[in-house]
Amino acid sequence: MTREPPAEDPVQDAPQADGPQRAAAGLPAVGHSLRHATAQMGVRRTALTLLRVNQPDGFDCPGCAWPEPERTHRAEFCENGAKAVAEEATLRRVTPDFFARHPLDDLAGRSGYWLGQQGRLTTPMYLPEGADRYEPVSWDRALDIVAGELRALDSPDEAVFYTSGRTSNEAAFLYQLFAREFGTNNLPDCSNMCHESSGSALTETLGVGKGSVHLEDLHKAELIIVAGQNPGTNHPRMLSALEEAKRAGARILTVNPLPEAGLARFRNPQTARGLAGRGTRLTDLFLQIRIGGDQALFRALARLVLEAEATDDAFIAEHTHGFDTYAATARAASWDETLRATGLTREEIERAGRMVLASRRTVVCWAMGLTQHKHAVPTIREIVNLLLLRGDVGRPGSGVCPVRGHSNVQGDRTMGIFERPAPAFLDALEAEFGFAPPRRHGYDVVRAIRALRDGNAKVFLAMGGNFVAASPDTAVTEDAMRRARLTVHVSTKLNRSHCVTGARALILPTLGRTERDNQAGGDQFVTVEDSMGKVHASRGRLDPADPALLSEPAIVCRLARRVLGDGSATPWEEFERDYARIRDRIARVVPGFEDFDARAARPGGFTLPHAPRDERRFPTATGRATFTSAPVEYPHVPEGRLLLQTLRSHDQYNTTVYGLDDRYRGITGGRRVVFLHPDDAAERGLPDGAYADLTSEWRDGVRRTAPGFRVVHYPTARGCAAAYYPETNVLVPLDATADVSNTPASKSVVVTVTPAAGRSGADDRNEADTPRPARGGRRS
Ligand SMILES: Nc1nc2c(c(=O)[nH]1)N[C@H]1C(S)=C(S)[C@@H](COP(=O)(O)OP(=O)(O)OC[C@H]3O[C@@H](n4cnc5c(=O)[nH]c(N)nc54)[C@H](O)[C@@H]3O)O[C@H]1N2
Ligand SMILES: Nc1nc2c(c(=O)[nH]1)N[C@H]1C(S)=C(S)[C@@H](COP(=O)(O)OP(=O)(O)OC[C@H]3O[C@@H](n4cnc5c(=O)[nH]c(N)nc54)[C@H](O)[C@@H]3O)O[C@H]1N2
Ligand SMILES: [Mo]
Repeated sequence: MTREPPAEDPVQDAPQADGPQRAAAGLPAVGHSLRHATAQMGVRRTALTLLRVNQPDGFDCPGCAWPEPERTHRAEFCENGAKAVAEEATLRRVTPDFFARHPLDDLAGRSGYWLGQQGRLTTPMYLPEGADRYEPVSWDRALDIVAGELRALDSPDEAVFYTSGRTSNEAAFLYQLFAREFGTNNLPDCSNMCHESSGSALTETLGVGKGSVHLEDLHKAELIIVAGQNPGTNHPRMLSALEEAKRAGARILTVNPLPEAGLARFRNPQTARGLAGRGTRLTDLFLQIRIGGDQALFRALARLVLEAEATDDAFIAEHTHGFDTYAATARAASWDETLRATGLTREEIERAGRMVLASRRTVVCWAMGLTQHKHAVPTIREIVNLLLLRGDVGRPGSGVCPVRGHSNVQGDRTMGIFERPAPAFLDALEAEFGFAPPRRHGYDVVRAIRALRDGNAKVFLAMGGNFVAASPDTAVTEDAMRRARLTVHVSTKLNRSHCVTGARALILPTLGRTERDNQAGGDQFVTVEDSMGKVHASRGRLDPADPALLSEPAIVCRLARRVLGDGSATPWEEFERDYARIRDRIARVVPGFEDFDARAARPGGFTLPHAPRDERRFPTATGRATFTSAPVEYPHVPEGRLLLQTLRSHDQYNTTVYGLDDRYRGITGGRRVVFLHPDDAAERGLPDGAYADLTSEWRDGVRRTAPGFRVVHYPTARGCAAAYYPETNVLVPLDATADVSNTPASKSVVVTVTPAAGRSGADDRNEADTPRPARGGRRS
């Protein structure tokens, strides 16, 4: 029924490249998902789980944060979702016996793909100091170990509490409460590497760091701009919304260095026509922009709006601040600079400008292609500028739409997972729980790595995620981790972060979304918030992967009681027994959650208030929406170098590798590929199929190299290379981050691409990690 996990890492010699596809989804997507799902879960379980995704009485899809349409009661089919579910609901298990057979050095030499394929974690595992492998440990002992290390710290700020984005609202709220009662705001999260730039830009300009559209706004828009996003792979259900908008007459402008298949043509697997026919053409105009040219493009579009005198003057006068300065700045934008930054022609930009002028309702969607650059924050502010000029915020069919990644990354932030919490949030916590929360800002991801590296942080705890593989500058991050006294991961699946550890390490296995969560108070549900501020319940139905698993809220409650002891007046036991009691408290602390428990249980949930969207009220410093007039920036690429973006293949979920193909880009059988423009490749003497080494350059003078990538000639923008994350994270310097948001600039890495030195051809065994020692102290 289910295939056994691979015993050895697959050999990845010579990945094949057949060029980009012209359409996404359709029948092949259904076939791929079912094959993948049945291999992990068997036929019966596949049918049972896939029918429950995103149903009113089912679980929230762990795939992405795109919202569910109100009216379908049928599960919206999605390849991404099916794979994410299969990954979690797999029947494969990692037992203590597995760890007995695989010492740490063995695990550290495996690829991320192999680790993930082994199945669900079942038992708490402990790596004592100096031991060569993990051993099973009881929950009590495991939590005592963590509590002992935390209590032994000189300062609470020597602990780091990381969160990935799948954690439920309930678990996230408890986790931040525990960290703050313990005494620190060191709550970095995956958002720091993801949409932090969006949050920073939107909070400053609109007063709310979230998107301002409902799903229906996309359906009603006349123009949708999709910039720096690959929804065909990463948010497949968004394509249904784009299709619906097209049906209603919308036009779509796509801005991307790559021609992504999903945005070209969509074969909706929900419809017979989509499965069998040619599908719907989505993109009306494709601007093949240079990496990092977006701020210049949006500035140029703003200039065209100003020159056409097509501004919404009433809106600008009533609701905005800073227009005159901005208008003068934008009118002075130089075409020369715009064309240099974007690599586009003036005709292309003028065509885009006419689309903007013709639209009475515009939505701009974006994701990592805009957030992971040095100038990401001014780029996103520039999107806001353009929309403000046209009055396109706070009215139906228009607005900003940062498309979130992890299924509850937005909710985790709403619950207070943030290293720089707003004073009002801390005041509310203090009033509700009767302790004085720390006020100093904590570490974000990059600062947490530095603190570990420099010995200022000593205990690292992660609520989900794969910090070591997801973070930039892999070698630096791994060394930083090895310096910790204790690293602890609450996880569902094995990953690299369990293999690169502090002096001691713990793996705490936990329930996933798909599983029943039974506590002393009965079966529990949890809640999540989607990318558009809608909160709803998620109920797992499958039996837990192992009876010994604890839920995330239970782990936090038990740990908090041990660490805080009598010093805490918080009813941790009651919270563990009945999650409704957690929701009662959230209702009193977080604005918009009044009557939370009752409203969460309603089918479809409820939508959080959003002042700019709902009432054109802008809670900024000036009380108005803010035009910002920053100089145009774009990456400076020295002669002979290329700009590398590190992105996702179709067969991965962040650091979880589902398989070795990237169907829409025509890649099969391997992940160590680098996409190059044929002319850029020719200049380097690299024919398609040759092998190249990638070396990044940074002002610290350190040479960071990722060797042995198969060259793929590809229609990317000139001067712009692409390769997959996390294999290329070794190239992203820790200090190369976005201004203001401090997000790693992993979409604009300056690299040299040279013919591979010492490539032997067929022994490029391992897609992720060259075997490296597992942890500190014992490296020779
Ligand atoms: N299947 C699947 N789904 C996922 C994920 C996954 O890994 N797999 N990850 C989830 C998460 S956490 C996130 S954050 C999202 C990520 O969703 P995306 O942001 O779509 O993910 P990336 O693969 O990083 O793609 C970035 C896109 O931006 C383009 N791009 C790169 N640089 C630039 C630039 O300078 N300008 C412009 N205009 N475009 C640029 C790239 O060509 C690519 O199309 O997806 C979520 N959903
Ligand atoms: N170079 C480069 N680096 C990047 C990016 C990039 O585009 N380029 N993208 C960045 C982005 S957008 C993001 S969001 C981060 C992602 O960073 P993370 O969120 O840290 O990484 P993931 O790969 O999503 O984490 C996967 C692990 O989460 C655990 N897990 C899965 N489900 C659950 C659950 O329900 N509970 C618990 N406790 N654990 C669970 C499993 O053990 C799995 O191995 O990476 C960032 N890093
Ligand atoms: Mo993300």
